[in-house]
This record gives sequence, C-alpha cells and structure tokens, in this order.
Amino acid sequence: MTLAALLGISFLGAASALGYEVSAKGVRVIDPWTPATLRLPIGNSVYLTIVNETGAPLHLTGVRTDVARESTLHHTLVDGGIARMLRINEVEIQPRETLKLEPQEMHVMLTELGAVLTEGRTFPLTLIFREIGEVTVEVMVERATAQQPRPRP
Ligand SMILES: [Cu+2]
Repeated sequence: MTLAALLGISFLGAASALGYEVSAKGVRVIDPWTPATLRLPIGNSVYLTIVNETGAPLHLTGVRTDVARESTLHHTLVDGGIARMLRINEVEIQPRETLKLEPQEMHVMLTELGAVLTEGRTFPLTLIFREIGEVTVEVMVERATAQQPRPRP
C-alpha cells in the first residue's frame, strides 16, 4: 500500500479536472481550492465538492483552519443585482448527494487571515460533520482570477 493510499489521498492524473480528492469516514472531498490574494485580505473564499457516500444524511456544521481567525459557511444571495453573503449554521447532505461549494454560490468564508495566500501553496482545512467528526483536506491556492481549480500535478 502506498503512502497516498494510507492517507486516503488519491491523484486521478493531470488529464482529470478532479485532480485531488480525500476519502475518509464515508465522504469524498474533491478539489478544495481558493484564489490567491495579492495582499493581506480581509476575507477569502474556499470552494470544494463533498460527496456523501455513507448510507445516511450528513450535516456539515463547521470548518476550521489555521490561516484565518474565523472560518464559516456562507451562501451568496443576489438580490436586485447586489450580491450579499449570508452565514449558514449547517448544511445537510443526503446519502449519495454531491454538495458543491462554488464561486457566486455556497463557500467557506475565511476572515482575518494571518498571511497572504500565494499561488501554489496549500494549507489544511478541517471540515466538521455532526455524524462522523472531522475530515481534513489540503486547500490549493490558485491564481487570483481563477474561477475553478486546475488539475494538480
Ligand atoms: Cu462569504
């Protein structure tokens, strides 16, 4: 068994848009990423995809990372052409359902970051589920203008 398999990390190859995923405790977390920041940001968003492969509903109740003082779940609402962000306390994911956190949609909001996020670096992000506890993934910092993650080498 390889180290990657032991860690539950698989690399699907550069040809796939889904280059990185972590499988743990019955969930798959695919391509966690965030855009780079040019200076110390007030806030920044993290995007990722979660697949519930357990046989029961899961509830994502929180997120945590060392790079920001606060990490919360947000949803974006566009009302009269003005985008507003609302905090979400938890998100339910039904069995075999895929939850996508994407630009202009649901996202992880990092606030009071402690450092500039430079392209190419990674940092750990812990997802907290009520039913199965914590799952930690590595977030890739993409180009500042990115709208989606690039395949990881
Ligand atoms: Cu937000």
